[in-house]
Amino acid sequence: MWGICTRTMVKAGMAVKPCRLVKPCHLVTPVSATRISGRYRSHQQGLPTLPVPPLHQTFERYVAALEPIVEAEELQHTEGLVQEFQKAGGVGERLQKALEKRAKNTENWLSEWWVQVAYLDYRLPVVVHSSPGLVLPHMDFSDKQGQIRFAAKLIAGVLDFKTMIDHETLPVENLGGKPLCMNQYYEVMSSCRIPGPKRDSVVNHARGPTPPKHITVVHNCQFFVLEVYSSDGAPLTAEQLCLQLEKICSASPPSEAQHVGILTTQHRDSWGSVYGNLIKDKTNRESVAAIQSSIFTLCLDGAMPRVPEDTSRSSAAIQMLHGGGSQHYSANRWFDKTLQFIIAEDGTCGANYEHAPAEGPPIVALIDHVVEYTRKAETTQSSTAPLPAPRMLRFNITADIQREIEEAKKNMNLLAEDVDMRVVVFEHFGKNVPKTHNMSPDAFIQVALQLAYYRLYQRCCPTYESASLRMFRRGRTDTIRSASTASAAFAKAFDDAGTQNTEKVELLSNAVKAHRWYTNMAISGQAIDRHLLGLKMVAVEEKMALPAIFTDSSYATALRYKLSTSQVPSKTDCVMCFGPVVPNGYGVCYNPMSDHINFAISAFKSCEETSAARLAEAVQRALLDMRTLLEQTPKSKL
Ligand code: COA
Ligand code: HC5
Repeated sequence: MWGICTRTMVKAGMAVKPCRLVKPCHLVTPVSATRISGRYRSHQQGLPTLPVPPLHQTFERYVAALEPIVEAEELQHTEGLVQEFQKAGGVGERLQKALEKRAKNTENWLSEWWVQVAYLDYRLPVVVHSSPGLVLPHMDFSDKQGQIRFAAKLIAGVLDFKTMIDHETLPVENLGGKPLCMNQYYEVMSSCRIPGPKRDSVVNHARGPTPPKHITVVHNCQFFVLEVYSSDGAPLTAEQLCLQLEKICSASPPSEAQHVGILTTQHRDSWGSVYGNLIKDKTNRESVAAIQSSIFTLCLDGAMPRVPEDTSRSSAAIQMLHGGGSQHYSANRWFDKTLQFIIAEDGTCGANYEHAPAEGPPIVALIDHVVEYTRKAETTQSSTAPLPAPRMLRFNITADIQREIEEAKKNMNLLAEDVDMRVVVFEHFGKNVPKTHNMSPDAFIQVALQLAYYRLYQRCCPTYESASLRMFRRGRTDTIRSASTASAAFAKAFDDAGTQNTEKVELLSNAVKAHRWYTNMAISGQAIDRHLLGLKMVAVEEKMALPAIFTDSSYATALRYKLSTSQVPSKTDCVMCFGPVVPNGYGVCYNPMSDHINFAISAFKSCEETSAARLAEAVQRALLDMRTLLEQTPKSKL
């Protein structure tokens, strides 16, 4: 999505309200401050605010970042524009001052803009284009009964995590020894994206006066409200949840399927306008509201068609990313829902989440907790009092809406057909090997990706890696530009017969160090991309003519990320995945464990240049070749 956000960024009239502490500004629900205790507040207040980097620093780094990805002539032209922009008393200084002023008056000068530009104004379907999928290790069941039992435990595990959120007992996370902003944990439960005809919004019911006590369950494309707390306020036990889920499954035969959920896979403008029609009907409005306010959605799927063992993880990734199309489970979802847990009858489990409210790591922390919870034996005694049956959500589907459902199915199926997904478990090593060579494992993997891409295309490409800005209050992400002059030099030299191994090792070491340097600067708020976005947004808000650096072809090239990558580590052996952000690009999500690395690589089949399998192969080969190089080059010669 980051590749084409320029189109949406220039839209005028983005209302930006100043942020207040605690209440995340992009949410529309009123917040009851009484539920936010001192502990969370004082932690948050102790965090630094996101800095605005110096103008000259950003432009020096911008030109350096362009060097490996644009032609020399283009770069020269851009350098001229950059100089003009930075002239004393010029437009650059004016925008910078306005940005600095905004930083003084807001809790985070970037977050609200970022959520708008990267998510709420982004109009492609959330499915594949924005919402990530997450695959858990295959669970040990293969029938309906096992599915229901596991689902019940999972619900109990999520509620256990929710208690920690509600009681503010979650341990504060760290990155490089610095405490992180915990705000995102407060955004993922009881929240939902709402489509609009031109722009979406997010609603969060968690902090309202009556926090929701129900989840939604969807089975055979029929939605149910399941109350998950008993009248005394205690969460239902897994045993009680099991009985409730059984009632849901018996009340929703496949013959009764209503495919209304598929509407959430549509282009956002279409869904936004259909949504307006859908909720004109009172029953529909109430059903939709129940889904939106639910703590989360649980999707009970059947099994995807059986595939050979070596592609079973890729098939699971597809099921989590988009549900496999309307003939499978794409309508057994509400893709606007922030959190959807997916449990299939054959033991395939995972999640899909709507990205606007939070990054991957908080979701993964929740999943890690839930998986650990499901492994423990149940200790709570269940009450024997009978529980009311879960309530089925009804929809009145007019002929118009039915037509939209058919259209959505058609589009979803085209998209599902187009996704090329390859999950690979690189089993030769994990973080251990780079560490023994005193190299940052993440940088090592990123350099391997650069080498792999170079080997396939004989050139470097604009590459995005997510860097966390959570060291700052309400921080989200910035971009690590992994294609550097140093990585390009290494990639070019690696297969060059005329280059000595000692020199290749030095080039590798330089590339790894350059990446780690960029990472450090990004996580400390000194990278370039969000600063450039901020300067541009000031110009947009002040209705100024857009400075030439933003209409420059180099800027457009720089944002067309053919490699869109993200490291998402987890304790559980999970695979996380997302789609490419440009039609001729790749999405690469990896989870480096200590002795292996899980990769999910995606591309679009409609693009002839790309192939997920080829890149997967090339990355594995690059990692192995880099290790061989390090092992075969005597240390004394380094
Ligand atoms: N020698 C030996 N060990 C080293 C080393 C070196 N030169 N450099 C790093 N290491 C170690 C680290 O100490 C760390 O140890 P651990 O496994 O005990 O924790 C480990 O190697 C990993 O470090 P590294 O590979 O350098 O990466 P990182 O963990 O610092 O992660 C980012 C880098 C960019 C992924 C991280 O800063 C970040 O921003 N993460 C969030 C990304 C995100 O939000 N993704 C999802 C977006 S939705
Ligand atoms: C469960 C894994 C989620 C990973 C999602 C992710 O990395 O999203 C990136 C968010 C950001 O702001 O960098 C975007 N990206 C998928 C396009 C890399």
